[in-house]
Amino acid sequence: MTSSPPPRPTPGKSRREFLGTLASGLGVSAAGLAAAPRASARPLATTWNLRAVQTSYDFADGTALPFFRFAPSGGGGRRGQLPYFEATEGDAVDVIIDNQLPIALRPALIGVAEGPEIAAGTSGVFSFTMPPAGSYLFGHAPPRFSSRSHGPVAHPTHSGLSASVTSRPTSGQQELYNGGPTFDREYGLIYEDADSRINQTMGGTTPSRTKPYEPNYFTVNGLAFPDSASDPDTIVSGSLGEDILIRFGNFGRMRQSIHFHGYHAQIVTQNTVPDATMPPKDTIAVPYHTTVDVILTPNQAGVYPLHPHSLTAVTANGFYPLGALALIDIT
Ligand SMILES: [Cu+2]
Repeated sequence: MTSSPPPRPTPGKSRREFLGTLASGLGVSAAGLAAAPRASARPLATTWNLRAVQTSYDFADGTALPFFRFAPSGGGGRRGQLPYFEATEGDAVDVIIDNQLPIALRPALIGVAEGPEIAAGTSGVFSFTMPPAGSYLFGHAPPRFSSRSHGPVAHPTHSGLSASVTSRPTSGQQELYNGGPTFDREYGLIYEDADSRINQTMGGTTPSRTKPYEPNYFTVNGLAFPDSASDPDTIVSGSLGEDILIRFGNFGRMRQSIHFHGYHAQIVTQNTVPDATMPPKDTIAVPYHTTVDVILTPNQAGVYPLHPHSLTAVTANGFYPLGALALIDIT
């Protein structure tokens, strides 16, 4: 696929001016970014291979920040930079992890199952049964005292071990769960935040435990703007009147409220529990370690921003507009 990257933002340029430039650039390149609908009855993998590695990401403020990341090496794919895996509910799954990090890790399907500790430089297997159909986060097991949406949140000493898992319904239909909402396309948008003081000492003999945790870098699918605006898994593309499922998830310690420009979206599940109590909304709360699924049915064509409502999360160490800014592109 050929798509020229959008113009890089100039810090200091006005937001309106910048988004205008961006929209006109994308108009040319957006054709062909449509995600293929899932072919039903496609056999799904039950083994997922991951390597845990040290990487670095270049933010557009000029900072190269270290991350600990999972890299897919079999059985799954990627959405943006982050590994993605899908299997059918009820299936037995083995996740084989080659831990090349200088620290031990303990994998978890957040809120569902926790795996064995895997020492630095060793491999291990995390086996679990796929939970009921829905959207899940896969990462490092949180300390016991944390909870999924309330109370104290783990103070990170590393960041970036983030992945997403979709449990597919046994019906084999393109629906969220058996008999649940159907959709024409789907996307997954996973948010993270990082405090550069922690990332810069990860893996060293004296990792920073700087408190308070003050995130200053923000990503969506492991990408920061403008990279997020040239990634086909991160640009929410579709056509007028389609039902576009967006699976939001948040690994960041910061609670995010994801804001739509141009559209309202219907919440359908929160943490995989059906929830139709809200009317369509333009802002969707996604707390730490939770998933929220929404269906967007576009009523107008155009290119619009989709971003955390907190302005901090749309910056890279204060430079705007970088950070966890994504786009919706409707034709
Ligand atoms: Cu906005």
